[in-house]
Amino acid sequence: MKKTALITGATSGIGRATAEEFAKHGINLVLCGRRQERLESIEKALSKQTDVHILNFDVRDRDKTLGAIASLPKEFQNIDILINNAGNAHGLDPIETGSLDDWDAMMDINVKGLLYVSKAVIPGMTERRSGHIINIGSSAGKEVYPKGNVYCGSKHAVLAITEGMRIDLNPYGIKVGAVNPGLVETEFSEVRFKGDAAADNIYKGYKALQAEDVAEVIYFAVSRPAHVNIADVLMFCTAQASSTIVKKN
Ligand code: NDP
Ligand code: 8X3
Repeated sequence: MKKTALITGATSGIGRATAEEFAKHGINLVLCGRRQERLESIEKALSKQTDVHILNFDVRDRDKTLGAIASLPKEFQNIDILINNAGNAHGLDPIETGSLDDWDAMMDINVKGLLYVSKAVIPGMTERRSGHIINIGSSAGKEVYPKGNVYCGSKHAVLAITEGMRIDLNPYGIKVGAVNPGLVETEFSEVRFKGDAAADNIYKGYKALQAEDVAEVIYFAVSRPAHVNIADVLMFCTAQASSTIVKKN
């Protein structure tokens, strides 16, 4: 029987590439994001390969998040796979000058948004005693780099929450894992630097991970046999050795 996956942050980058990868393998899709036009164009493209339903909500809005997922039509209600991917960095500033709005955005989206979506999806999984949750963390969830403070904190929280979920959902046979990439060339830096020219230089002089590289690893994780759970993956591009060491030409 075909599985159904709900992917947050499916309008761009890693989420979009994961939707494309899953569609290739015939997984039904619930695609989430805030940019309606993009949701519609991705739906149109991927509907040729699989069944797609789109949901437009901001993961910061608790009621809208719970309401949107509760509104799913019957054929999309049983979520087998949850990819908690929506998130971004906002700003790159030392702690003494960082912006409260940026801090709110990162904690509200990367941490609380992930929890709201999980709260909406997990009851169906526990009831069916099956499911698979993959949280998209980051290398920033494993090490802290200069000016990374709150973003790194949010991703360390994602990792801790992932481990907590794995422990608590273990009795139900639900798999939980994290995929933690280093630098991936997406709209991430455009968002972090708010469209500033600094974003243009981030991926210059080396070959960063591409969203498709991460999507392939996510698909690998969800396509293992029933007894195998990929609990935690740290992946870098070859040029990157740590958050602060990147070999540029
Ligand atoms: P993108 O900016 O390309 O994509 C981010 C996605 O998140 C978009 O689809 C966006 O959709 C969605 N999103 C952002 N804010 C909200 C919100 N408030 N409510 C709902 N959806 C939201 O970045 P990436 O693909 O790179 O990032 C995806 C994940 O990967 C993030 O969790 C990020 O932290 C993580 N990551 C990224 C790395 C990188 O270097 N790029 C490395 C390690 C981890 P929309 O705007 O339509 O709502
Ligand atoms: C994104 C990677 O190094 O910009 O999580 O924090 S990094």
